[in-house]
Amino acid sequence: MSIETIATRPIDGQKPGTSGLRKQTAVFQGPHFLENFVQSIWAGIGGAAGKTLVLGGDGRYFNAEAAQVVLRMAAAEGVAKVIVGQNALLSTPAASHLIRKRGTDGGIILSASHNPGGPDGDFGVKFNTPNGGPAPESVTTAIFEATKTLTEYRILTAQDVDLGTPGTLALGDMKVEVVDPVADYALLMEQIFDFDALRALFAGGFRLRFDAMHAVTGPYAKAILEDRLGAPAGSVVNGTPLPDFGKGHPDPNPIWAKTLVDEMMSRDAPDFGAASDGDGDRNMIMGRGIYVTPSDSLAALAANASLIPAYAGGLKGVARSMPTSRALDRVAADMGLDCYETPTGWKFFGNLLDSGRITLCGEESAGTGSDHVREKDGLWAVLAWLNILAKRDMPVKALMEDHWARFGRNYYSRHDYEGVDATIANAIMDDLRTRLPDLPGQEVNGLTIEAADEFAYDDPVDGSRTEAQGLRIDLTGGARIVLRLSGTGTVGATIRVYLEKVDTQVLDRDAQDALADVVAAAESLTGLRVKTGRAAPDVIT
Ligand code: VG1
Ligand code: CO
Repeated sequence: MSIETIATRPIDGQKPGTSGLRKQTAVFQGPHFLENFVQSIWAGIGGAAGKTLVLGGDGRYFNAEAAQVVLRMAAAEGVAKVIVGQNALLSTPAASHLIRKRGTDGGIILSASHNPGGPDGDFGVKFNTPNGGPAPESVTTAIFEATKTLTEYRILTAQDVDLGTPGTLALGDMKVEVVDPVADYALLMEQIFDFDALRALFAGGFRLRFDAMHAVTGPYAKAILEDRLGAPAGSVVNGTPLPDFGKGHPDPNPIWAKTLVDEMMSRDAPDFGAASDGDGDRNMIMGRGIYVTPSDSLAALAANASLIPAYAGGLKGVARSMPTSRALDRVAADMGLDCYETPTGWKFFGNLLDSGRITLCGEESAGTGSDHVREKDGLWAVLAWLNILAKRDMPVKALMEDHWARFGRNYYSRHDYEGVDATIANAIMDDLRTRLPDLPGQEVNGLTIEAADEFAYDDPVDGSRTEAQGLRIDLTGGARIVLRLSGTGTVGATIRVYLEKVDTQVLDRDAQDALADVVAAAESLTGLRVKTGRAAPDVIT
C-alpha cells in the first residue's frame, strides 16, 4: 500500500449550502470532485492527522464508493481511526450521537438528505464537528476557501475495506472500526423515553404506520418500534434502504409521503402515522384524520415535554428557525421559557444547545430535536410523540385541538416554487428587498404591513453575525410572509414562501383556506406567479 499524491486544480461550486455540499450525483462522480472536497475538509478543520472520525451515510447510490474514497484519503492523511457504520450506513442523528459518545474529532456524513438519489439524483457530503453538529459557518467557509486553492490531494492505493461485518480492521496505519449503526442510537432512545409506557401502549392495541421511504431510518425504526417496543411486524413500511429510495423523493411531506397521508385520512386509519427522510433527521407526524404541521409539532412537544423522562425536569429554553411558525413562541411565553429565532439550518442551534441555553428546537421543514444530539432527529420526534400520547391517553387530533384551544392556532403553510430560473428568482428577491423600507404602513389585500426587514442573526454565544437569511413581512394580527431561496437544491433555484396567520377563535379551518388572504398578499407583493409563469406552487406543506 502506498500513498499517492494526485495533482488537481480547484473546481468551481464547492461552497457548502444549508447542509453540506449537495450536487447531482454525476457531478460528485466527476474527476476529482469528491476527492477535492474531502481534501479541503482536512484543510478546513486544521488537518486530520492523528484524529478519530466517524463516517456513514444514508445508503444512497454512490454511498459505498464514496465511503471507500474517504477512508483511503483519511488513511493517507494520517487519521488514527475511523468509526464506520456497517455497510457505510449511519442515519444523521446516529452519526451525531456516535461523534459525541465516542469523544471523536468529528465526522463525515454522506447524504443529500431529502433530495432524490440514484445516478440521476443527488449526492452530498457534510462535515460535523466534535460536538456532533453540522460545521458552523466559520468551518464551512474555511473548507470552501481551501477548495479554491487546492493543487493536490493524497490517497492510499488499496483494496476496498470490507465494511460488511462489525469489527476492527487496518487500512495502512489507520484503524477502521465497523459498528452496528443502530445499537448505540437505540440505547440512547431508551435512556430518553419511557419504553415501558410505550410497550404498554402497543400491547393495548395502538396502531402505528411508520413510512421509512426506502431510506436509512428503516433499520432503526424496525429495531426500536417493532423489536423493542412491540409494534406489530409490518408497522414499519418501506423499511429497507434502497440506493434510489424506490425512485421517490425521501422527503416526508404531504406530497412525497402521499400514500401515508391518504391512509391516515381514511376511515380505518391507524392511530398514528409518521415518516422520515433520506438520512433520518426529518419527521412527519400524523394522527387519524390530521396532519400536524412541523411547526405545530414543535410547539406541542414543547408544551408536553415534561411527560418525557429526559425532560421531566423542565426545558432550559427553546429555539426555532426564523421561517418556522411562531406557535412555539406562544408556548414559550406561557411557560416562561426563552425562545430563540435562528437562521434556517441546524448548524445555528449548535451553540445554543452546547451552552445550555436551550433543550428543544426545530424547523418548519420537518426537523425537530433536542440536546440529546446535535442534529435534528426523525425517530426521536416520533418516540417523543408516542411517549406523550401514551401519557395523555388521547388521539393526536384531540391533543392538537386541546393545544390550539389553550395557545391559539398559528395557521401555517410553506409554498415552494422549484426549479425556477436562478436569474428570475434572484430578481424577485432583489426587487422585494429594495422595497422593504417603504412597506411598513402600506396595505395589501386588506392586510396592513407592520414591519418588513431582511433577517440577520447575531449568535448570542460566539457573537458571529449571519446576514441575508430571508425577507420577512409582518402583517396585522400576527400574520406573516417570509421569502427565501433554498440552499439545498441542485437544479435552478427554489423559492420558498412561508405563510402564517394567528387565530384564537376559529380553530378548525383548513390551513389553505385560512391563509388565502395572506397568500394573495404575498402574490401582490412579489408578483411571483406572474414572473415565474407558474400557476401554483410545486410543493405545499
Ligand atoms: C432545507 C430546509 C432547512 C433544513 C435543510 C436541511 O434547507 O428548509 O430547514 O435545515 O433543508 O435539511 P433549504 O436551504 O433548502 O431551505 V436535511 O434533512 O435536507 O439535511
Ligand atoms: Co435530512
